[in-house]
Parts: sequence; structure tokens; C-alpha cells
Amino acid sequence: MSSVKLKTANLAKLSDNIAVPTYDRTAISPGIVHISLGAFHRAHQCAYTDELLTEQGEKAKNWALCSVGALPNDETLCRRLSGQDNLYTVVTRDEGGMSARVIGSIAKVMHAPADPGGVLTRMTDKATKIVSLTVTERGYGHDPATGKLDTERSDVAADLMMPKRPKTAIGYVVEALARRREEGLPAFTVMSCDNLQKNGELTRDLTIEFANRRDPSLGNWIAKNGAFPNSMVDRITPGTTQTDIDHIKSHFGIDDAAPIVCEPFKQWVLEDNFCNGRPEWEAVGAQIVPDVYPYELTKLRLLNVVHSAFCYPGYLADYDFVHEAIMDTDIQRFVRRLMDEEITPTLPHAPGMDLPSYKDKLIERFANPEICDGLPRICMDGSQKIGNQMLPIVRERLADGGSIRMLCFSIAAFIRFCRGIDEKGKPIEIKDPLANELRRAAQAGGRDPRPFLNLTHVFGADLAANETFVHGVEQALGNIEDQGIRSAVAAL
Ligand code: CS2
Repeated sequence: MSSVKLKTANLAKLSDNIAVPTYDRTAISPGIVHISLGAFHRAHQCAYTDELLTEQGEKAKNWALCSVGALPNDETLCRRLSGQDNLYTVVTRDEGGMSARVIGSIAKVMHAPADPGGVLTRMTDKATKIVSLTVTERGYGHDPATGKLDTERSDVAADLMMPKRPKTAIGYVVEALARRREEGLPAFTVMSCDNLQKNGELTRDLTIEFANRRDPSLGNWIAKNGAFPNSMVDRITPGTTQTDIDHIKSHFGIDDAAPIVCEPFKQWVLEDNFCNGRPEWEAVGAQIVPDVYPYELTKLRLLNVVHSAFCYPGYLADYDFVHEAIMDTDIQRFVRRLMDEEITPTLPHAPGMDLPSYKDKLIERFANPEICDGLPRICMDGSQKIGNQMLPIVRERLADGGSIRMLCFSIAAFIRFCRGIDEKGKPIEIKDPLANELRRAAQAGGRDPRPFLNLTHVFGADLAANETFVHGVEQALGNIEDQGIRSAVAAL
């Protein structure tokens, strides 16, 4: 099949089975600066906003996005998007088939490392009413065990030393808010779209803590004038591969250098807590609720924590993809028990959410064979994901005297993974901000988890000292050692 290069001038030439923007893209302008141009942002917030522009046209036209690549190696993606008028295709796939939609809600793309001043100017612009973030768990610069700014981290320390030339997301937010205050402009809303418990409140606390260290009157101004809504965001979105690009080209006849492949499912639950206006995302399926917490906690614990719990056993059992691991009967049985026996009792009631069917649907989503969500993506940044998402459950269970057997097994598998060599002797690449510490501690301990659990940046001082927890992990690690991962999962 011949293909058409994706750009505005060619939209009319695309085949009929691809949805394209029907609103006037020359009229849209950014009211949101989004930090971190990852695949998830483009699959989620940009997709909702594209639907809103389609639905509301004129009314929503000033709520388009200025999406900012935050990492040095985002340069290629920024260039690719600019080269196709910031358009890209979202292809959703499951066993029912594939569908494609060209997304037009990004009005501008910027690359922060190349143009930090330009990004700050854009954030300070009166037209910017929301700054949203998908900077991942580690991008907030906090210590997961305390929830406070980790001022020993080199990037955080550098930003506190030179706050006018920030590199971290919170550093950018605080500097832009400081400039707005000086210029007499209203604050913007800071909307975290990351998988962190009470993501809005955490972002607020870290922003104010950072600002207070600069100038307490700035901290007060932000506390009084800013807004930090909590949110639950959900859509499974692997990174795009060259195979995806080639496949989309041959299947849809569209030559797109920056497409997204993700699942059809998407969900967004958001708190109505904005200080400077907001788009009506609820017109296109977002749920605006007074209290996001129960939804967010349910999703975080049943999806993200469970992902982290089975990705390490799955990887060690030699699977490549999430769907392969979840289709392993023993792994699936372990996942079910973890969900039902150890996680569900910690969940508050979320109105309108039916837990049994939510869990069934999750297993079905994990098992989607068309997504090819690689286990290494889920294994990445384990110290942050486990520290932020899983350990709070362990603490609650310990306080209530509930069983933590499946949770301890998950952590033991993480320790085994961090040893850096699999059961067949193949090296494992550990992608984690604490990779070296994790590897060293896992190797030093062997079947004794204590050196690892003493990493207080992950486990806090409390868990390292908790005999029930340490013993549970020790037993699970011993079982993995003695029986191998597959039998150890089966024995659960
Ligand atoms: C995943 C998430 O990175 C991870 O570990 O659990 O990216 C997950 O796919 C999304 O949160 C789904 O909404």
C-alpha cells in the first residue's frame, strides 16, 4: 500500500478509516503547558482534549496544549512532531481490531533542555492557565518514604541553588509562579497526571516546600492562589517501536514518525479544583468528582501495584510481555490472590465502581495480546513504584494484622531481579534511579534480604525494622532461591 506523509496539508488524502481533526486547527492556541511529552500524555490528556476540540470547537479553542519534552533525548520526538505539524496518530488495539485517530490538540511542541527560557516564558504567559505533569514517580524529586523533597538529590539540590535556571519539574513550576507573582498575573493550576497517591496534594506540598526554601512569602502566595487537583489517570500505553511505525504505515497507509499504540480503554477521574479556569473535559468522558481519592487508590493499587507485583516474577520466568505473563496460570492465580486477599481490604468505597468487574476487566486488559506491553517498561523504576505505591499497602496491612504473603513475594522477586542476573545466568538491565544501590544490596545479601530492605530511601526506617515484614520477604526470597521462580509462584 502506498502511504501518505502525515501533515495538515495531507489530512484529506488519508484513507476513510482514519479519523482526523474536524475542527479548525489554525484557530487553536495553548492554554495548558504540559511537562513531559511521553507516550502516556499523548494517549490520554491529548486524546481527551482532541475529543473536546471536536465536540466544542470555538468554545474550547484556547485549551489546546503546549507539550514540552523534558529530557535531552526527547529532541528526536520533538523534531518528528514539529515536522508533521504536531499531528500524530493514536492507534488502539485489542482482539476486536484496530482503529486510528489523528490527534490535533497539540498546538505547540517545545524542548526544555534546548530552550529552557522559552518554556519559562510560555509558562509565565497570561494565556497559560494550567501546567500539567506526567514526569513519572521519580520526577517529583521527593523521598517516597517521607513524601518530602529529597534535597540530597543532585537535581533538586541544583535547582534550590539556582532556582532561576531550573531543571526539575517542580523547579520550573516554582520559578514560573514566582515570575507570575512579580508580574501581577494570576497563578496557574498545577495538575499532576502521575501515578502517585494523592498526586495533587503531594505536588502541592512539594511545590510549597520548594518555594518556602526560596522565599516563604512565595510559598504563602502559592498556597493562597494556586490549585493542585488530585486525579486518577488510566490508559495502558507502551512506548512506540519501529515495528509499530512500520505496521501503521502498511496497515493504514499513513507515514507517521511519532504514532502511539495503546489500548482502547481510557479513564480520567479529576477533582474540580482549578484556580484559573479549566476545559470541560467531562463533556468527553472525564469524570469530575468531589473526592478522587477512592478512585485513585483503587486504580493505583489494583493496576499499578499489581503490575509491579507480577512484572518481576514474569520477567524472571522468561516472559517478554505483560500479556504472556498474565496468561501463565500460576502467575494469574497469584495476581488474583494478591488483589482479593491483600489489596481489596485496603480500598475505600468508590461510588459507582464495581470492584469484582473492575478486577476482571483489569485481568482482561493485562491479557490484551495486541498491545505488546514489554515487561521491562513495567520493571523500570521499581524503587520508586514500589516505594510510592506498594509499601503503603504493606504498612496498612501490618498495622491491621492482615496477611502480607503475596506482597512479600512481590518484593522478594524484585530483590531477585535487582541481583542483575537471571536464573539462566543472563544479565538483567536495571533501569532505576537507584540501580547501583539496588544491585549492590541485592548481591551483598544473597538470600538475606536485610541489606536490601535497609535501603531507607525505599523502605523507610520502619519497614527495615519490622520483623514480620523482614521475615516474610526472607522466606519468599529463600523459596525463589531454592525452587526457582516458576515453582515458587506455583507454591503460593
Ligand atoms: C504501569 C503504568 O509504568 C507502569 O508501571 O503500571 O504505566 C500503567 O500502564 C498506567 O498507569 C496505566 O494507566
